[in-house]
Amino acid sequence: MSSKDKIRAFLDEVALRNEHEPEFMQAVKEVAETVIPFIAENPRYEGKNILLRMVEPDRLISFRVAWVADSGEIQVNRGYRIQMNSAIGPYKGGLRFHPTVNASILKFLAFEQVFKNALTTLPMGGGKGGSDFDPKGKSDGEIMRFCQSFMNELFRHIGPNTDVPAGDIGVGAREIGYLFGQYKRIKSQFTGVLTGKGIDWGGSLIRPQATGYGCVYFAHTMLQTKGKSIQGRTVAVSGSGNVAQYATQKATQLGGKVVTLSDSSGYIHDAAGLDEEKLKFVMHLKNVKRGRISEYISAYPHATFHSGKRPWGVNCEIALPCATQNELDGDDAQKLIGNGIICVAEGANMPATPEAVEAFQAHGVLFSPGKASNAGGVAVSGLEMSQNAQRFNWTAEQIDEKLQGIMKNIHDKCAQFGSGDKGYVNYVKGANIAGFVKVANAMLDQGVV
Ligand code: NDP
Ligand code: 2IT
Repeated sequence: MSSKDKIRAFLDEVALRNEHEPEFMQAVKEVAETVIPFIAENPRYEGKNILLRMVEPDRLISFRVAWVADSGEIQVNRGYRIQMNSAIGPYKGGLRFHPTVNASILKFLAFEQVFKNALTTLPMGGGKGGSDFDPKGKSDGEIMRFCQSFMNELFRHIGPNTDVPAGDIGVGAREIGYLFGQYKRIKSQFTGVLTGKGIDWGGSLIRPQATGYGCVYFAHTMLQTKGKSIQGRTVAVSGSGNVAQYATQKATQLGGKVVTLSDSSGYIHDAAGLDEEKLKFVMHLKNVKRGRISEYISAYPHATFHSGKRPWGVNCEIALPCATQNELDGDDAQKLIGNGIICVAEGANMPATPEAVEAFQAHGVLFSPGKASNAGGVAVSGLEMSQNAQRFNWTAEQIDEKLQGIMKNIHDKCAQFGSGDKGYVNYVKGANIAGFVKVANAMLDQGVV
């Protein structure tokens, strides 16, 4: 059978169980297209159905989350935890609270997480969870009651050596605090069961910064391979949450000019670029006031707000999509290419559609998938687990140095497995194969489980 036929047969088989899960099928297809030809060339992995085992979660937990709104009305949401693969360590991955959350989205995220965590070189398996709860417009009390109810069920499935959740969209420092408080109350144990904890109660320095910083370190290394840098280049960032904020900060520190940020209502364009003061305003707006990015133009009237639009039409050489999946499609990619884009590093998980990825690769644009370039967040989560286990903290400088080393190592692993003709590195292929090799080797060692 040709590789193409093997890929088709594999995807047909996966679709039998998952055809109504488009995001999950999208993530599986991208991995299958690059890993199945590799398996065919490496007999050690052939005939063991390793990839077929990897697409089936170890377990998928779904539960009712009932809680009381400020109005007194009883609300019901659905909670999930997908424990995808534990071949190389305890399940590890974030929790997402967003009304679009469903099994397909969490399975795609959990599947990506398995490869991403393997790339960090730290001993972490892959998982993801969350709820269709919408935190927008909720009071602190409502958020707390929801988190407590969510943990009342989740606690029995997690533990510092079993499964260690963290944040993702809609889950930040505030939510991790409420979740941790409830876990501790139920279990009477102060352990590193969650990461992204507050700095005074077991958290790690640099964890809030890690995903955004790591993404920019990755972009920096990709550019370096072409003798280029971020210095003096215009950067478009999407999103305005945790990842976007710190990607903006590091890109600016490295001399880039970040001209856009966005949320689900639209994007702002500040042609003068964001500086530390403007970023401080955004952080206060989003993290404390929990406002909308459109409010930026009240403070900085020279900037413009583009309602209902995405930032990919602006002139830029570097793009950092840091909001959500499938937020940059084939048409957006063509616009970026037309405007002279040279580098796209995904800060979000799967923000570029397959058509966009294909277009970037066809035009020789440096392109890194989220599972490589956003791995800095989970990497520092892994370092938080190590610090918790030692009951000891490293300094910010030490962690930043480790983060830079990990991102450089992921880059080099991708280059090792993804280098092709004419010196172009297919970072998607490289990340998929490098992640697969580590997990597959562990699975082979551990037998059919
Ligand atoms: P936040 O909740 O802090 O911010 C999310 C941002 O994305 C907000 O600006 C939000 O806007 C926007 N967004 C969410 N959904 C949509 C949508 N459907 N359309 C347009 N914009 C949207 O999340 P994070 O910054 O933590 O996460 C961003 C991305 O990075 C996600 O893909 C996440 O999986 C990924 N990631 C996060 C890591 C972390 O450590 N936090 C680690 C690795 C990856 P709005 O307020 O309007 O919803
Ligand atoms: O997608 C991700 O890697 C995260 N949301 C971070 C997961 C973690 O465990 O830190």
